[in-house]
Amino acid sequence: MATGWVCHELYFWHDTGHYASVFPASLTVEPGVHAENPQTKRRLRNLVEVSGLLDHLTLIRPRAATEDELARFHTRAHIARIKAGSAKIKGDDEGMTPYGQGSYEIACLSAGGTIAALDAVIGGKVANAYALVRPPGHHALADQGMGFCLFGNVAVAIMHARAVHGIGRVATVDWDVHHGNGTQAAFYDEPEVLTISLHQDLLFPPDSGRISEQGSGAGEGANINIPLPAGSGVGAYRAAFERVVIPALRKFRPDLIVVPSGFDASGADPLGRMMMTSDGYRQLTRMLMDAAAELCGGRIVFSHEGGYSEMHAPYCGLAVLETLTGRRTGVTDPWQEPMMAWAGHELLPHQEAVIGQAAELVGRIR
Ligand code: 3YP
Ligand code: ZN
Repeated sequence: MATGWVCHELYFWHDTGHYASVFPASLTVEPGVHAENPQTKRRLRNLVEVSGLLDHLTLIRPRAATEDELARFHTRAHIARIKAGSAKIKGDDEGMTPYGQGSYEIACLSAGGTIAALDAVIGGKVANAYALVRPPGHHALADQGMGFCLFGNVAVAIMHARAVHGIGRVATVDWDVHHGNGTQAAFYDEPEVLTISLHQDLLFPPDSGRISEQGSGAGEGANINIPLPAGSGVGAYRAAFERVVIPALRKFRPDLIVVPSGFDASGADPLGRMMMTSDGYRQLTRMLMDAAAELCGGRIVFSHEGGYSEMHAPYCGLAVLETLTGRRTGVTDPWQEPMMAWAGHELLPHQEAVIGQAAELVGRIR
């Protein structure tokens, strides 16, 4: 069965304005581009086409999430505020989330594209799916945009799947370099949704993503944070998967796995300080697919989050898509060899210590 692919030109029209990285242009900050500009994701889409892989993907048409669908997670006030702000020339939600004309509609299409990907996998139309959506979603809170995210795409899609399809248990594995705080918050007291986030320790949001955040009430034990030290490479990520993520999935036994998929743990990313390679993402994808095959009929959906290396992130995305489809395109990532020649890809003791602490949480999953 095929791999589903969600993309839409409008995702690239979400306008984050004139910034220099995340800093507003001013008389002393020359206007440039915002870190979360269309280019990285557009280049991934283009590489998928040029590699020939696009011909082997099943296109899934995104639709706009409705206000009621957003409201499963978000407050009506938050939805109305983004809608009003996006009708003006320029909006800026609290928490570093600039947006422009039409961004409300595009953000609805981003959440709705993730919904469409889950629907296609749950409905058996495709084996697995990748939604290349924009704006991203994993930082958005119920009542507030944050960190380039307006609506919680993955949270909204999981709530839809559970409400409409009666899907019971869902696990998320967020490998974006930043903490998936919004997805965590959405299900913090929900025992049937296991949220796992691997991220660079204390990068963003501030003071967020500690191992001690483990869920509350009935959801106690159903949130796992793996805050890896800056500088972690492929060995640390592999060990975190082997010792924490995969055992946690086995213990939890999900009916569906969803991956908030950012490529900002890339060794070339300007906002992260990790050393992941495209082949590293290939290996992690393989491990997740094997777990999905063992536990939930192979059902796994990826929804795009961050990743800001225009030049490297597209190869990371292609590696994931090649793995999902079981096809090699013959494209070689020019970064792969030089990046693997950097020191520090093996698992180091200070990384192992964190992974060991996180591994102790697996036993507490119900
Ligand atoms: C938000 C403001 C500074 C860092 C930035 C992180 C956005 C992101 O890629 N989240 O996954
Ligand atoms: Zn990120």
